[in-house]
Amino acid sequence: MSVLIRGGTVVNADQSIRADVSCVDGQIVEVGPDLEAPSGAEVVDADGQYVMPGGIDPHTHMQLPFMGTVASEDFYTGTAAGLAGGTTCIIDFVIPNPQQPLIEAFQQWREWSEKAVSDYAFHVAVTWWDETVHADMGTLVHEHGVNSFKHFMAYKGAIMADDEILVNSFTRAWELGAIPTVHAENGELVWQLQRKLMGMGITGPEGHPQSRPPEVEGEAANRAIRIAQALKTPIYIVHVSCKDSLESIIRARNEGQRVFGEVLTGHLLIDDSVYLDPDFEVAAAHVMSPPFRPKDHQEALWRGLQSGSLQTTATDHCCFYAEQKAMGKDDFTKIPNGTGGVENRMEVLWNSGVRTGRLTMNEFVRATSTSAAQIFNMYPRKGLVAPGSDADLVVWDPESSKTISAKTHHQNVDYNIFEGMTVTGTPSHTISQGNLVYKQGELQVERGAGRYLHRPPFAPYFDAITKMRAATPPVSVNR
Ligand code: DUC
Ligand code: ZN
Ligand code: ZN
Repeated sequence: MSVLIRGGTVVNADQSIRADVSCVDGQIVEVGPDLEAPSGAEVVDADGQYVMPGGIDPHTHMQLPFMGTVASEDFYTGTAAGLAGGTTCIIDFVIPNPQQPLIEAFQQWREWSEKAVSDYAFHVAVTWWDETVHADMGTLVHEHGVNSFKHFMAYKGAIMADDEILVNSFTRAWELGAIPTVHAENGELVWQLQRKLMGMGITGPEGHPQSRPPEVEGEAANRAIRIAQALKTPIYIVHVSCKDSLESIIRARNEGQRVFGEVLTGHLLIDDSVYLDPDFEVAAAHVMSPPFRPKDHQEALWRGLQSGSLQTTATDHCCFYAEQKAMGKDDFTKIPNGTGGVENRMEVLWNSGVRTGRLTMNEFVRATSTSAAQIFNMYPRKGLVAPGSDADLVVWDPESSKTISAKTHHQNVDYNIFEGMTVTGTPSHTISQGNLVYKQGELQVERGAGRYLHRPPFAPYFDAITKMRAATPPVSVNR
């Protein structure tokens, strides 16, 4: 399929220009004024609109088996919902059970993801450690295009990575030219606070944020950052939700450490009052980890994004229906953790970020697409509107308004955390692999059209670090 996007303003992370965009066979072939339509091309009139790189959500959990159930959004429905919201690529997570070979889990997730309609990649979680994990990490990097490994510092007794795993895995990731990422919450502290609250008779969703106060996140983020510093590896902190972890990132970056931070749209906009809702369904629908925070943390997160201390925006899209959330009716620790948002991330961020003047359009592109492509080594294939890049694009209508609702969203879940929010600025068209897959409210997707993306390791960058490490050897580590 060929597409010509005519008359719009192309917005990249570094500049905006009035230009047409011509796409042939899945790639952008030309960006410039007054382009001829390729033969047979569909022409999109983008007059008054912005043409931007399709969004990249670097943190989703489609179809995740978690806390005794399975996330309701699968790779088909979830990637389709993403396209309806202008997100053309996700990075999801392979999460092996402890003792499960990493390669086996990776193959399982690859099977599940075959039905995806947009391009995707995987981070792989390291949930346990022995020599086979060490070897499998190498196979994943060298043969399967994985360049990022995830560590859950929470979920004790399930997938939690303790310090021994962190040190071994960070060391191995560094050797391979892959980047470690962490879910930063002190799992022991959460576990003990949960027991204490339940013992006090606090069984409802209000116990969730009380068992995971900001200190829990701040401690873990700082520990992971310090471990990374000692090992001289870069690190990426997922879903930074509070001042405590943000401050650790800012301190480390000021000291020259290569630390990246991700913020969720939900954490930017929703506060912890949701857990006091008398309706269990509403409060439970917001149970995710880390939890929503008191309002003052939101301002800090916005400033983190504006100043570049936080580089990416994501959703942690992980959906559960009310009947699944009801598993924790009498015990908040059993409410499956997760909320949705892959469809709404870009419009919510545009509405609350660009329209309020907090972000420029170029900063919006950087935060929704380009930075994720760069940090996870998909750039310039993704995250850029330029000849040679994939034709993954969103045509953005800054004047169009809608009110977000679970009744009208494409996400496979019965609740929307942004329910009732009216946003101005929405996608009019989404182009994925050069195909017009979303057009003025109509989705036209093909099951299985999504491609798994191989992401090479960070060789040149790591070569530079090798030189630096040779000058100042790291502490010795046991592996
Ligand atoms: N947090 C969630 O809320 N859901 C999935 C996993 C996670 O870390
Ligand atoms: Zn997490
Ligand atoms: Zn997550």
